Order: sequence, then structure tokens, then C-alpha cells
Amino acid sequence: MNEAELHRVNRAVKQWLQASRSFILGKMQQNLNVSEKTSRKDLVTNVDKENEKLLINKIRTFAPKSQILGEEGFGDQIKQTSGWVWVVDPIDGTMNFVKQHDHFAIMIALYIDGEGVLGYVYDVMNDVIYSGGPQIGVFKNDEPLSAPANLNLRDGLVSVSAPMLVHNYKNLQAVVEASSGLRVYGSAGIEMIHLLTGEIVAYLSYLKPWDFGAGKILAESLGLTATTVDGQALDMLSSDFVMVATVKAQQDILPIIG
Ligand code: 2AM
Ligand code: CA
Ligand code: CA
Ligand code: CA
Repeated sequence: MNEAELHRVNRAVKQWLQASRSFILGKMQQNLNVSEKTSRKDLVTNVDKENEKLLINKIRTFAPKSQILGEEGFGDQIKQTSGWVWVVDPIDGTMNFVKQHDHFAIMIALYIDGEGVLGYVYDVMNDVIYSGGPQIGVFKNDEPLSAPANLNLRDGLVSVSAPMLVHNYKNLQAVVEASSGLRVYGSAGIEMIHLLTGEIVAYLSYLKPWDFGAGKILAESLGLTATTVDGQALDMLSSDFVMVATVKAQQDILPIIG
């Protein structure tokens, strides 16, 4: 995409995100309608659904030929990734949204012909948008972010999926043991932010495309790796056990995780 077009899209997405944040803040003043998806620990609210519709309407008006992959199902059934594909997670960290009214994110990614072009993770309560891509680098609101230090696993904090740690999926507990310590935030988007700012060196979790779509673009744009825990390329249309990490931490984790 040429530079002028990229900036036009970037400005538009930031406006949608701000509209989306205002919508969510307004809804937080009212009672939430909460329901269970796959289990009592997997929730969805009326705000997740309505916010996904809001964002999808914005995208359809702006770029009608796009395909849209949205968590709550108001987008398209996507079979192939040619052309413009938008990936939308209207509220990432729904449990935090319901229980804490904090620590959740809005995430949007744009892939063109399978390549990550722009990614957005919006920390709603702190009003900070992490945005960017391979062509423009990564920004914290309007301020450019530099690449985080390429620390080893033993010199950095890690974050993992809490249920997977409790059940010791693969050798997850050994990975945590080999690190400087564990921090768990409960939102893939918030964990991605801590990777971008260098506060953690690795994040491991079973994720769906809308959980990792934006974070992968931002992480790779800052020299981090985003792969499966076996070090394989991520497929934008499938769920996987994902590892986002510094290059050195990834090399340390691969032989431990097994
Ligand atoms: P979500 O809030 O958008 O569903 C912690 O729960 C993190 O894992 C969140 O980023 C959450 O995204 C994601 N996640 C993915 N699959 C999940 C599931 N089945 N249940 C709960 N959280 C899930
Ligand atoms: Ca969900
Ligand atoms: Ca999510
Ligand atoms: Ca979500």
C-alpha cells in the first residue's frame, strides 16, 4: 500500500477506535447483559456484540470490498485471505471488562493478501492506542516506540494463560520457572502491550485469530517473534498455541516447552 493510502486508513481506524471507546464508556454506565459462551469462564456481553457491529459498519462503509473476521460472528465466513481482511476483537478481556471495568482492549488488524499491514490495540481505560505496522513502525498514541531489549528468558518476566499454567499444558510451568517471574493480565491485548513496551519478554497462550491478529503485526514490527510454540508460522484463519517473545526468549523457550 502506498504511503498516502496507509495514512488515510490509519487516520480512519483511529477515529473508529475513539468512537468505539466512547460507545463502551457510555454502556459501562448501564447494566451489562452478560451471558456464557462455552463455559462460565468464557463470557460475552451486549457491549461486545454491539461494539463489533459498530466497528464492522465503519469498516464496510470505508472499504466495502473487504472481508471481516469478527469474534462475535457479525463479520464474514472467511475461507481464504486474499485481498483486504480485517480482524476485529471488539472487547478483548471480557472477563476483566465485567469484573474489573478495566484491563481490556479493542483490537483491529488489517491484513492484505495474508500480510499484516496495520495493527491496533487500544487500552480503553488508559486511553492509549498502540498502533502501527511494518511500514511505519509502532506508536503509543502519537509517540514512536523503540524496539524492546532482546532479553533472555532468565532475565525477563513472562505471561501465560492462567488455565494452561494450572494444568501445566506442555511444559509451561518449566518455562515460567526458568524466567524472572510470572505476570498474568487476563487480556491478550494487554499482554501484547507489555511485550511491546519490554515489560515482559514472552507471552504464551492458546489464541484465536482475533486474539493475536493485531498483536502479531505490532510485535513483529518491533523485532519480536510471533509464532506457534513450536516456532511455526501462525495461520491467520486458525487457533493455535501462540508464543510472542523476544528472539532470545523464543530460543530459550523452544527446547523447554517440548
Ligand atoms: P476475550 O476476552 O476476547 O474472549 C484471557 O481470557 C484471554 O484469552 C483474553 O484475551 C480472551 O479473549 C482470550 N480467550 C481466548 N479464548 C478464550 C476462551 N475460550 N475463554 C476465555 N478467554 C479466551
Ligand atoms: Ca470472547
Ligand atoms: Ca480476545
Ligand atoms: Ca473478545
